[in-house]
Amino acid sequence: MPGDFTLLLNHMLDQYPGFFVGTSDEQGAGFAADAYARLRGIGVVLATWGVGGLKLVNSTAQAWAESVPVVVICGSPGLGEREGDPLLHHKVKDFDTQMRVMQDVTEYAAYVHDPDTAPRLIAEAFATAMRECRPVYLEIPRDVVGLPCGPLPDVPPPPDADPDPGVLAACLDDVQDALGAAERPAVISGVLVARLGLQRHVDALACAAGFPVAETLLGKSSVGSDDPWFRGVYAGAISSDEEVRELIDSADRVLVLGAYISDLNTGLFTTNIDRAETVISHQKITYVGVRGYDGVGVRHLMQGLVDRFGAILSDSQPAPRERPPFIPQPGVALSARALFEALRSRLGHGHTIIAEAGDSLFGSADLRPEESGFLATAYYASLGYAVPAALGAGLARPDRRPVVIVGDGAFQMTALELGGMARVGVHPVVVVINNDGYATERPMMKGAFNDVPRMRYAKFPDAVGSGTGVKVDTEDAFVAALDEALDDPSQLRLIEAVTPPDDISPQLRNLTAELGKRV
Ligand SMILES: Cc1ncc(C[n+]2csc(CCOP(=O)(O)OP(=O)(O)O)c2C)c(N)n1
Ligand SMILES: [Mg+2]
Repeated sequence: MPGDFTLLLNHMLDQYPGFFVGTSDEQGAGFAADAYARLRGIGVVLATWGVGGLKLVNSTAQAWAESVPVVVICGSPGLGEREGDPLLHHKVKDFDTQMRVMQDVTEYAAYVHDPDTAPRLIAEAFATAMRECRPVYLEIPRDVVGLPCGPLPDVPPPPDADPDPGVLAACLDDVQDALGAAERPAVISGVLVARLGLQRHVDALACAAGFPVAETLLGKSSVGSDDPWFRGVYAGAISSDEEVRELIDSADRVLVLGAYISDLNTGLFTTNIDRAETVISHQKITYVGVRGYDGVGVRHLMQGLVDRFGAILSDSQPAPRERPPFIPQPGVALSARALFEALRSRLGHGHTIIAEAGDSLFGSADLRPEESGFLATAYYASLGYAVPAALGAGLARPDRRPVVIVGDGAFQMTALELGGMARVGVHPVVVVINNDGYATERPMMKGAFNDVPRMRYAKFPDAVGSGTGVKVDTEDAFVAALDEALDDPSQLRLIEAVTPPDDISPQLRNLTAELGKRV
């Protein structure tokens, strides 16, 4: 999203066709870059100072909270314009306001003021984003853009990149003993498995050692649903099914890989895992029971285990498993349960499923995506993500169609981003669940604050000038609309699916009963 402080940057980026993709709003750009980064390892968002950059605070905070390497670049007033501290448009308290805000939600933040230090700062920013899996921030005054600078330096690896070999060996011994003594071991795969590219390692270990694998909600699709060892999402009361819950609850040793132990990931801490019987590996430390091995991150642990188990890393993809069928009842009013069962029967291969926070996320726990085929903000839980994320996902993986599942309330926040997708060849399927408001919150607290203005969602494609919309309220009409949409990759297909206001998924029913007690 350009502004006068970025126009020269925009102009220079024009030399790289396709590199710059515009959005209707900065937050949409931030979310699109986040989705791109989740699928391709890094994403970049460019906006102007103040009015633009401060709108990126939420998307950047989400990227920090959910370990996503996004590089945020803002063009700001030129150094020469700042003399005498003038009141320039977009300024808040002073010229450093935005930097202070961004420092708090990024891993690295720098002013790129000086051509001599610019290459090092830019290289450090990108290296930090990729190494730490966190967002970084660069602010570039407009009067330094285009100045010649020196060559890009080699950024030395950080001194703490590798653990002490003795600590690593002791940790691996401890983990191997723990797993070897277990009768019913199991693995929980978390979001860092996807972020750090460790899917092959989990597959190899599961295959070599015969471990069943569950995943967290935030880590959903860190393991492909078609893998023979895949069992589903384990999240206590909001697990995808009772079998996976039983499997993990009854395991005598659980290996938890790169997972957040957050409220949503644990179904509000209704998981039943004995810490003393758990190996839990984070980005920079691994615990075997209560013993911590500092510096042994999940990446080191997995490489070490693969070596010890003689597991073979392979890129071969498993054959697609059949999705459970769904037979619609003609004329029967659409329920949340039927809607998700229909989606489960049809989604997976060739799709990037993006589930918005709200019932769209909880109901999606049991969908069967391909590996890395599911995106959701299942920790930070910002509404407004899913629609713009489809843009980033479509660009990152043009071989897979983005399929968005979004509530009516959330859709109203960022729906206009649909308008720009066709011009860059992204044609998502968007299922808007119209349950007349904030259904997730109704069971916690009744009130008119949960009602949203009624809109004609099926007409949005007309308003944004691209695609086709349809409104349905029965099981058979929904399935017919879904099949038609999936069969037509040439344009945006929007399905407004009407469900009763008080009807929520079984997973959400369990969760809100717990939450209601706390509010
Ligand atoms: C940006 C943002 N604002 C507010 C919330 C709080 N919130 C969580 S769920 C929810 C309701 C969402 O309604 P809708 O998108 O219609 O989905 P539904 O709950 O009906 O499935 C709200 C307001 C949030 N998570 N994110
Ligand atoms: Mg709703």
